[in-house]
Amino acid sequence: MRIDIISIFPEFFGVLDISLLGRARQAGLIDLDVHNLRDFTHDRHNTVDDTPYGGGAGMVMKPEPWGEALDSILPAIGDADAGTPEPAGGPVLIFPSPAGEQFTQAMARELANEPHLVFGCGRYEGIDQRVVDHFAARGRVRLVSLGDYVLNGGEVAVMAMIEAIGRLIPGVVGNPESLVEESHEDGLLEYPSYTKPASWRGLEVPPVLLSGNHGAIATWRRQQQIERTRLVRPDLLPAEDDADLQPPANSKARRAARG
Ligand code: JEH
Repeated sequence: MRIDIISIFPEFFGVLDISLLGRARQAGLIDLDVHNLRDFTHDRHNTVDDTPYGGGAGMVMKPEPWGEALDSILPAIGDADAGTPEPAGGPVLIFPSPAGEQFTQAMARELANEPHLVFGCGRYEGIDQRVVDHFAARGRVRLVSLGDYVLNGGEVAVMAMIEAIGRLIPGVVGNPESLVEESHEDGLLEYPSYTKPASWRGLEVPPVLLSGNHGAIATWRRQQQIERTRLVRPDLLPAEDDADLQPPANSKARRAARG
């Protein structure tokens, strides 16, 4: 997979060299290029922002540097000499934005199948809307939000997205079994994990996990998932009438739910 990132803070992405994805890059599975937006300015001060039309606080990123940066990365349209032809659909251009659709595991899976992603990291109050409109007319553009909180720019969001997408590319994560397991998950929170020692600071590993009874262990883990999800993420639970996911009639969770 080819990944291009445009940012006024290209140094920010240095950590990608040392994380899990660093190995994937060395193995040639991910080809990542970071571009400095200021390289596409022409004035003495490498200006990338200006005051907002219509007034308001803060600054907005000017469209011209973005246009030039993206033109230099995206395949030229109608240019027979553009080099290696881009695959069907061309790259997906992603702008992190507090006004975007929320990034999810499903979106990560979708994007992991793309051969070319381009991330445009805004700063200040964001990017002139015409940049999005112009490139949306030329190809696939998505505004994506990491979640409902306000960041200072797109960089941290792009790091999170690349980590989530990158580990789904075949060969990037050490153990593909864990990915198969994940893809079969039902969207509940995970069960708690334990390792040795069996007793630590007076806290014991739940005895069922030491029992060797694989059926009992699977049932216990399932109940833990359901109880945890009910407590902190009830929005993830399927409709109340899905019998499969109801705790057994006599369980703590069912009694708690009844009050
Ligand atoms: C933030 C890209 C580029 C700061 C404030 C405002 C919110 C009400 N999950 C995420 N949060 N923030 C970003 C993001 C993602 N992905 C993000 C960015 C940029 C992504 C510049 N900024 C900073 C920034 C304006 N406020 C947004 N509003 C609904 C809470 C109030 C206005 C825009 C951009």
